[in-house]
Amino acid sequence: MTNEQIAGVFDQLADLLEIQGANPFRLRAYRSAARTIRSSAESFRTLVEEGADLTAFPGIGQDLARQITELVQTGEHPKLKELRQTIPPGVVDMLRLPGIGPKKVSVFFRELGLTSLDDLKAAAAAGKISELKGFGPKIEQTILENVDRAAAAGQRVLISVARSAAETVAGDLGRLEGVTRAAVAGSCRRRRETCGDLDILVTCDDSRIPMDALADHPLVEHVLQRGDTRQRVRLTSGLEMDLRVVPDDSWGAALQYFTGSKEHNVVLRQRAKDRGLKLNEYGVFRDEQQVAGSDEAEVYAALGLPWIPPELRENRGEIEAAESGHLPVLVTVDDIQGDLHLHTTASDGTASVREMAEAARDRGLTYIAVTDHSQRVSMAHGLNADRLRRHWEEIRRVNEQIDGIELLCGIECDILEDASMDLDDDVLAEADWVVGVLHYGLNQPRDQIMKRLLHAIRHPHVDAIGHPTGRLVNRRAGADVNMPEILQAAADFGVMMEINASPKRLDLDDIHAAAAREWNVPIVISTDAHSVAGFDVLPYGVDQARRAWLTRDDVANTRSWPEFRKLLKKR
Ligand code: DGT
Ligand code: CA
Ligand code: CA
Repeated sequence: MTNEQIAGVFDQLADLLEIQGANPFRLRAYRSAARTIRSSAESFRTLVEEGADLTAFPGIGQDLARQITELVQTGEHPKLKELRQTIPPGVVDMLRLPGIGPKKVSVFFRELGLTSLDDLKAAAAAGKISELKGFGPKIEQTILENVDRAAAAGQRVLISVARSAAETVAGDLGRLEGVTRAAVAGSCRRRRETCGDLDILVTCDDSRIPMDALADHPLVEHVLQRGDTRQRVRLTSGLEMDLRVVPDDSWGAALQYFTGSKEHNVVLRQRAKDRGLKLNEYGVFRDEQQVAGSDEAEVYAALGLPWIPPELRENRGEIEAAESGHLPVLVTVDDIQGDLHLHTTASDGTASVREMAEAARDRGLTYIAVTDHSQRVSMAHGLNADRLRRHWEEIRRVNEQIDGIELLCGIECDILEDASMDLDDDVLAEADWVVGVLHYGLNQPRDQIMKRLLHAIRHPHVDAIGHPTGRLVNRRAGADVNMPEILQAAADFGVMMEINASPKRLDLDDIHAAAAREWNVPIVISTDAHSVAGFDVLPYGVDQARRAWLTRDDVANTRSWPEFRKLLKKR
C-alpha cells in the first residue's frame, strides 16, 4: 500500500462518517491523519513493517496507529468496509457536486432515500429537493446544472495543460479595455502537478466585460453558471474554469484566498482571529475597518508575516517558517546553468548533437550532458558499447567546434531487472556523466527494486538516478521504493537524485525532493529533452523543486560545470 492509498482510506472514512452524521472531532482526526500520511516521505507501509512508532507523527495517536497497522497488514479497514455496506457508493458520488457537502448528501440519502447521481437528478427534476427543509430552489438548480458533469468528472489535468490554458485566458482577459488586472490563482498558481479546475481573477469596474469575453473565448465550450461577479465555464478540453471579478481594493485578499491551498487558508484565518482580525476574500478587517486587501503582501503583513511564495502554501510548515524568518529563498529557472539528461538522433531524439547544443546555448545554458539510451531500450534505438563510443567521439568533435557551451559525454544507462548495469564497467568508466534508470520491471517486488537502485547507487561510475520511481503523473504509480533508504545510500555514496522536469513525470515529486534535501542529497533538475522544444519543460521541474522548498544551493546544476564537477564521486 502506498501512502496515497492509505491516506485515501482515511479521507473516504471521514466522508462516509460525515454523511452518517458522526462526531466532527473524529472526522477531523481522520482528515488530519490523511494529510500527515500524504505529505510524509517515509513509506507508512515500511514503518509498519519495521514496527516503528507511528504515534511520533503529528495527529496520529494510539488508535490511528493501530488502524494504520491493521490496514497495511490486511489491506482492509473493517470500519470503512462496514460503512460502505450501509452507504452505497453512489451516495458518495454526490459529493462531487459544487456546494454539496456531506451534510446535504446525508439529507438526500436519509430523508429521500437517494442512492445515486441519477436518483438525485430525478428528484431535483421533480422539485423534491426544494421541498426539503433548509434547501431552496437555488440548490435544486445547481444540482440540475451540474449533475451530468459530476457523473463524468473526477479527472485532474497535468500542470502543463492547466498552465497553458489558464495563462492564455488570463492574458487575453488582461488585455481587455477596462480590465486593470488579471491573474491565475488556485492550484495552478501553486504549481501543483495536477489541477482539478482553473481559477482566474480579474479587476474591472464592469464585470460584464470580462464575463462576456470569456463566454466568447475560443478555448471556451460553454458557460455553466453566471452570477454577478462569478462565472464558471467549461473549456473545449473538458477542463473547467472559475472566473471571479473582484474589486480593486480587495485584489490582494482575493488573490490570497483563491490561491489557497484551503489548508493554508484555514491556518491563516485562525491566525487572523487570534489577533482580533477577520480575514476573508475581501480583505483583513479590524471591526468593520479594512486594514489590508489591495495587495497580497500587505495581507500577509497585516497578519505579521512576510509574503509566502504560492508553491509553499500547503500548510507544510510554511507559516511557522515565515513567522520565524526562515522561509527558503527558492531556486529559480534563471539559476539553472546545465541540463544533464537529454537525447539526440543517436537514440530516440529528433535533433542532432549540434542542434541540441545550439538550442541549449540559446536558452542560456553553459553545459549539457548528452545522455542517449543504452542498448536494453531497443525500441528507442539504445546504444551498445561500439555505437556509444562512436557517439561520444561525435560529441567531443562538436564540443571542439562550438563556443559558449560545454558538451559532456553521458549515457542514460538502464539498471536491468537483475540489478546489473546495461553496459560494462569499462565503458561507463569513460563517461563524463552516467544517469542510472529503471525502465523495465517496474512492478517487481520491493526487495528487487531496492536491490537494483542500491546496486546502481553503489556502482563506481553512476553519478545520478534518473526519474527514480518511474511513475507517470495520473497514469502509473511508481515502483515500490523505500525512499529514505535510497536517499541514505545516495548521501553515503555521493549520488545525485533527478527531478525529471517532464510534466508527465515530475519524478522525484515534491515530497521526495524535500526529503532529498533533508538527507543532503544534491538534486539535479533535468529536462529529458528528446527535441529542441523539449528544453522548454525546465520550469515545471524548477516549480516542483520550489514546492519541495529547494534553494539554489540544494540544486547541483545551478553551479557552473567546474563547480558541478567537484560534486561528482569519481573526481
Ligand atoms: P484544484 O482545483 O482541486 O486543483 O485545487 P484548488 O486549490 O485550485 O481548489 P479550488 O479550485 O477548489 O479552490 C481555489 C482556492 O479557493 C483554494 O485553493 C482555496 C480557496 N477555497 C476554496 N474553497 C475554500 C474553502 O472552503 N475554505 C477556504 N479557506 N478556502 C477555500
Ligand atoms: Ca482550482
Ligand atoms: Ca475552482
